[in-house]
Amino acid sequence: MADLKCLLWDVDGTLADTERDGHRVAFNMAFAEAGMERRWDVPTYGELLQVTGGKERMSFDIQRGGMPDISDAEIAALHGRKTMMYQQLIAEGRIPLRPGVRRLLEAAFTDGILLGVATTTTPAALDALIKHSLGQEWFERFAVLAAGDIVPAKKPAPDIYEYAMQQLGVHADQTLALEDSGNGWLAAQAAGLRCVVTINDYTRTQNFTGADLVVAEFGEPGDGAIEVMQNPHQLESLACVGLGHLKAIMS
Ligand code: XBP
Ligand code: MG
Repeated sequence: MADLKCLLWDVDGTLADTERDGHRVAFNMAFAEAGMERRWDVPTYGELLQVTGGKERMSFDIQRGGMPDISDAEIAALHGRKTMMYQQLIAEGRIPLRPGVRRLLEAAFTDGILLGVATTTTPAALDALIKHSLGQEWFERFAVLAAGDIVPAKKPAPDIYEYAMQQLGVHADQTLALEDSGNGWLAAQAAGLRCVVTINDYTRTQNFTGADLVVAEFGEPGDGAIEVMQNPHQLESLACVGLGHLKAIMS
């Protein structure tokens, strides 16, 4: 393996816990505004998360009889409103970064490691999170923001990771993915990447067999030691995940 040259970050669930209190709430606001009765409660949204992409998720709910049958154009329009609602929720500062995310990003940036985003979410939703939760300077610090419909096939397909690596001119053996979900892990794996997973309530029971590290969160020095689910490289001193651990996975 080569040295760690590039970190590719998933967004939803990895940078921040955006799904339950962000995307889900915004979908419900858009449904209500459109006069629809459908609401996605917390467990229902967990079922729907098996499909990545908001438009694709609505189509899936229609197919299984949860939502009334509407056209693709209506789905797209509803999704446009949902994205606006989501941007507002993020602008209200409701969704903080997960523990350790800023620390790892800063450490990697200072170390000269290339940073990129590889996400299924819509570019406008990603931009809102960067602007309001991370800070404006990160638009410059990320060398690529690969998001949404820029590739035809969303995760678990590898396309968004392959696109990001192509844009950055890096290879899979130099690149580590940071993910939170089974679909994200499958996408990273299919792209030939090593991958660290930080689970959340929605993804805790998903299958991460073969991932390079699975933890409950990255954690912060001085806070309680993080819960470690899988540590196949037998990394040591894992009270929290540091840049040294990410480099050790690649070596
Ligand atoms: C995230 C998604 C997205 C969001 C909703 O998956 O699947 O669809 O849930 O965003 P990942 P949009 O974290 O694996 O990239 O409504 O903008 O699609
Ligand atoms: Mg995710």
